[in-house]
Amino acid sequence: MKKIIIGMLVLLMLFTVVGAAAAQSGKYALVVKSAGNPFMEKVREGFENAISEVGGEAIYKAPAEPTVEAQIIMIEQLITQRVDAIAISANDPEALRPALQKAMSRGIKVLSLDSSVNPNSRMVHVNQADPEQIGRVQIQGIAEMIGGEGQIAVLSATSQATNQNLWIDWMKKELEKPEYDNIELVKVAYGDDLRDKSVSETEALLKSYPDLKGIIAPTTVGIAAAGKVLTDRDLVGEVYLTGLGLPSEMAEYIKNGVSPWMYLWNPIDLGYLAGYAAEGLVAEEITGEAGESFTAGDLGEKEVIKAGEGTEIMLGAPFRFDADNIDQWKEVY
Ligand code: RAM
Repeated sequence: MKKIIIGMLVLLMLFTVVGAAAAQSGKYALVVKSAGNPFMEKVREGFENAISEVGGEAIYKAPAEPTVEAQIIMIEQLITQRVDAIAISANDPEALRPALQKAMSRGIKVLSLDSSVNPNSRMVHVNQADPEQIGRVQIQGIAEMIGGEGQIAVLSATSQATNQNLWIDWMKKELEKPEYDNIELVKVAYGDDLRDKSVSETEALLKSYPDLKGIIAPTTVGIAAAGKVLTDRDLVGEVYLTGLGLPSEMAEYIKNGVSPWMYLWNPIDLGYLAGYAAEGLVAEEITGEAGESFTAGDLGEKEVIKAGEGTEIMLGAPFRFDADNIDQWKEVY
């Protein structure tokens, strides 16, 4: 009898230890804008690398369509699953508030990355690069390509995307400078980060504005679609393209001259940084207050800084890709 009791006690202790270890390792969810976007797959890769380094379990959620409704359903599922952290690239800055606040009230750590939610819906935002710089360099780029005059259009992602809308606001501010007096922004079109819609929106722009000289696509899905349309229609040197693109998808269009150069940051690093930020919140190493710092694995020491009414962690500066360096990067992301 005594042996049985001791045996049961040992088993109980074992269960407690294993249980504690599992709880500590944690479940970390990444919710992206939509499925089928190669940029998000790279963000996922980095996020999963970080979570595996900290010994946690990564859960990836990608809605079929880039809608906020689909993201709300996913957040509700993650609350029921009792995950430890939710990192989200938002399809709307405000509409996710009730769901994300509910998650936080249940003790789930919430952060946004790439496309932010408003500060009251998150603990911190993981930002790829300074939005002002991202917006301004794209206008500077297209202006140089078209020789400082002519019509330009923007081919964006969804009309509610926080990140693209912020960048477009900065583009418009840059355009106010007198040096761009001869450049006219004729339209902001939305391809919704869907390949086919981005193709048809590019075609519609070319049809509606036969004098169009340049397209800025601040989305990896949009720029690749526009690159293909301009290439297929043999518009090299007639309609220029720049924006934010994945080197792996854009190498061809950089080399053929459709897009002499474009910008981006490392999406794998972005996901990796978000993974470590999530872990920092779960471990209560950080709370999302400005002035805190933590070690983000291979990326080293990172700081939480003030960003408007909220806070953020910055990855770095946007990088310029052109014919001289594209081959180096096209295999990486
Ligand atoms: C698309 C998405 C993403 C954005 C990149 C540049 O893949 O819209 O949110 O950061 O482009």
